[in-house]
Amino acid sequence: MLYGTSAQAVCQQKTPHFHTYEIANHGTLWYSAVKQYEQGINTMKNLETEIKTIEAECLSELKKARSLESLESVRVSYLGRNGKVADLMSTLKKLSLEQKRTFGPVLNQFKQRLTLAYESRKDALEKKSTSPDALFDVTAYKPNQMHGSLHIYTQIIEQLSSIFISMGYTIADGPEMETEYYNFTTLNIPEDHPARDSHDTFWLSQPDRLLRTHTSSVQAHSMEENPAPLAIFAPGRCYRNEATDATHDFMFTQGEGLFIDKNVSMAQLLATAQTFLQQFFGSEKLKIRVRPGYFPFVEPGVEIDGSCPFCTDGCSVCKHTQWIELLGAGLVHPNVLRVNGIDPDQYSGFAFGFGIERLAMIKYGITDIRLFHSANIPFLKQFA
Ligand code: FA5
Repeated sequence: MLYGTSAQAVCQQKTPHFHTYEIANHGTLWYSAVKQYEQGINTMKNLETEIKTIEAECLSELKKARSLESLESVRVSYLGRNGKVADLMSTLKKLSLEQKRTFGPVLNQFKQRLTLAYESRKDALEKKSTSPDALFDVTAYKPNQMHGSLHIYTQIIEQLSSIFISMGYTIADGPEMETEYYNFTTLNIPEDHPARDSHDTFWLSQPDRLLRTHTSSVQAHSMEENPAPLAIFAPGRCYRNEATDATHDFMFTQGEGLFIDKNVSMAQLLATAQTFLQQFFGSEKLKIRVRPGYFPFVEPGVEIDGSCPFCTDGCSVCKHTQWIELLGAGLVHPNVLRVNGIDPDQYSGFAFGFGIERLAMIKYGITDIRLFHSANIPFLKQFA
C-alpha cells in the first residue's frame, strides 16, 4: 500500500520543498502514487483514490464556508498557486509523455470540477449577502418611520387582565360562535323569555348557533371546566344586531368576572368592583354606588356606577351627574350554579360584566365607539 512510513521518508528526501503538513497529508499519497507508477504498479487506481479524497474534502469545506472570506481561504488551500490541486499538477512534469497523456486529462477534469463547485458556492454566498434579508438590520433606528404598536383593544385588555390576575383571577376564554344553551339557557334565560329578544341576536344559518351577545356565556364553560371554588376574568368580543351610534356598535368587547366560593357576599362583590375600578382609572378616590338592576342570571342584580374620575362637581364625561354607569353585576343565581353542577347550598358567587370600550372611552376621552375598529391611523397613533 501507499501510506507507509518509508514512503514518507522517501518523499522527504527526494522532494525537500514539500512542507511537513503536505507530506503528512497529500504529498505522501501523490509521491507514492508516482513511485508506484514508475514501478509499474496499479498507479491509475491510486491516483483516483487520491483525487477522490481531496475532492471529498474540498467539497465538504466549500459547503461549510458561510462567508465569502472563509470561501476564499478554501479556494486558496485547494485551487491556489500552492494549493493541493497545484501540488498534484506539478507532479505531471516528472512523468513520461505516455503517462502524461493518461494522467493529464484526469487531473484537468478534477481541477475543473473543483473550480465549478467553488464558483457555484461563491454565487450562492454572493446572492445571500445582497438579499433583502441579509441587509435587514434589526437594530437600525429610523426615527421618522411609522412604527407598529399594540392596538388600543390589546392594551386595555392587557391592563384589565393584569389587574384581575393581581387579584388571583384566571383569564378565561370562550367561543364567539355560541349555542343558545351557553348564551341563554344556562344563564337562567328560558326559551321564550323576553330577555332573549332584548339582546338583538345575530342568528347563524346553522341550527342553534348564534354570535354570542355577551361574555356571560363564558360562565358555564368555566364552571364545566373547573371545579369550585373559581375566579375567572373573561375579556372578549360580542355581537348585537343593533343600529350603531357613537356609544353602540354591532361588535364590541366585554369583560366578565365570575367568582365562586363558600359564603360569598355582596360586600365582596362591591369591594372587588371598587378595587378594580380604582386601579383601572388610577384613582384611589373613586367610589362606587349601587342601584337595583335586572339580569336573569344574578339575584339580586345590581348596576354599579363609579364616581367620575375626572371631576368633583360635574363635567362633560359624567354629564354633570358626578356618576358614571360602569358595571352590571350581582350574586350568581342558584339556578345557574345548579345547572352547571355546583351545589348552591354549599357554594355561592358573584358575577359582573362591563363594556370594555365604554371603560376605555371614559379613561381616554374617546367620543365615538366606532373608532376602535375603524383602522383610523391618527386615532390609533395616539395609543402607539
Ligand atoms: C350584559 O351583557 C350582562 N351580561 C352583564 C352582566 C354580567 C350582568 C354579569 C350581571 C352579571 P348589558 O347588556 O347591560 O349586560 O351589557 C353590558 C355592557 O356592555 C353595557 O353596559 C355596555 O357598556 C356594553 N354594551 C352592550 N351593548 C353594547 C353595544 N351595542 N355597543 C357597545 N357596547 C355595548
